[in-house]
Amino acid sequence: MNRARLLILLALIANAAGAEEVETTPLPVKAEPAFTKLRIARPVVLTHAGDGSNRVFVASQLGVVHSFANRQDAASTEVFLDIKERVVYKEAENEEGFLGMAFHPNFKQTGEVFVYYTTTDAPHTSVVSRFRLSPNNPRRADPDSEQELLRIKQPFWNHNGGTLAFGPDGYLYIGLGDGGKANDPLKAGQDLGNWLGSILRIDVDKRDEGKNYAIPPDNPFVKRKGAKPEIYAYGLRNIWRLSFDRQTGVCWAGDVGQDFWEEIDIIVKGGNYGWNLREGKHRFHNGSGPRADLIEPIWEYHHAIGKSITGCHVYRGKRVADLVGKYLYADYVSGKIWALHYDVANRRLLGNYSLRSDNLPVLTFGEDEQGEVYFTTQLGGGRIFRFSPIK
Ligand SMILES: [Ca+2]
Repeated sequence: MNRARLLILLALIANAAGAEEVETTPLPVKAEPAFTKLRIARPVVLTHAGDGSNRVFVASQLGVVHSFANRQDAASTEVFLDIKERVVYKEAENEEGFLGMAFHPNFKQTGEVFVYYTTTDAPHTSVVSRFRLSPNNPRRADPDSEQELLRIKQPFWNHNGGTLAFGPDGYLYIGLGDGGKANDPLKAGQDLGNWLGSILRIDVDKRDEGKNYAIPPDNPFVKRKGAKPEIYAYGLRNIWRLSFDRQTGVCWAGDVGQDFWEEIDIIVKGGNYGWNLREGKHRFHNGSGPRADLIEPIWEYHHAIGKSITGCHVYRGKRVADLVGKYLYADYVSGKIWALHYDVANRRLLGNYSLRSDNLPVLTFGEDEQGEVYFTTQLGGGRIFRFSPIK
């Protein structure tokens, strides 16, 4: 192929990849190993308790939550919660297991932590449970304190979603997948009568009759006949990580695609994000063209670039000035990591910058108490990384 044809082809690929006219110069930022003495198998959640203790909590997908002091020379971890006997995890069906955890926003007073896992007591079933601190040891959660809030039947082993996060409103948000297989065979994404393919929002501090939680009265579908009142947003395929910007409160999510497109969404109450009528900004099979009621992603990338998004956080830490206000995300398959700069108020995309890394498959990102962002990978036995300026 001659050079001119090559350039045209590259331009076509760039267009097909949804590459808008945005700044893409790599930032002088690199990923580097953190907490280098620690190894935690399948480190699928990294978070903090917001209790001033400055501990880091890392949950293994196998069902054990470890904690350690937020020091780079930390040499060992403590067990915070061990429920591996209750958790299904198989390498061959690795989208099941312990997938999510969030501390109560007032954990210091309530001592409550919420978890999402695949339970051993029924086939392909996820549960959201509350645990409380042990009465004898305030550094541990009591495995016997489990109180189940939701039980979600999963038709297939993949697309379990599983992110738990508290919003600035104090409600618990739960990111679910469409139930799995391919093409959303149950049409769960567009079905408001089904929790799957949605983000749920519940009040863990109150109880409705017959429930261990309450429905927030202003949830968007509480008055719609046949709709599940827990649903906050829908039309999602497999949210892999949603988070709230700790400065603005805006909810961001990475939604994993199927055939061609990975996407990033700004989640709003009652929003329909298109699946399985749309994949990214495109018609999915015989789905739908653009439609006013289907919210398009703010960013997408083609499977030529990566095949499974790991969404993250808007960086609000102090270590890396170049990342402040940008949304960090990665692709699990290609191992690329980027920082997306998007002006939410003006709906304007300002840049998508690549960051230097060793092309690691990122399982998850997480924040410590100060807002520093880390990510984890199973490679090397379960390691943690952070970001640093390139000097
Ligand atoms: Ca979508």
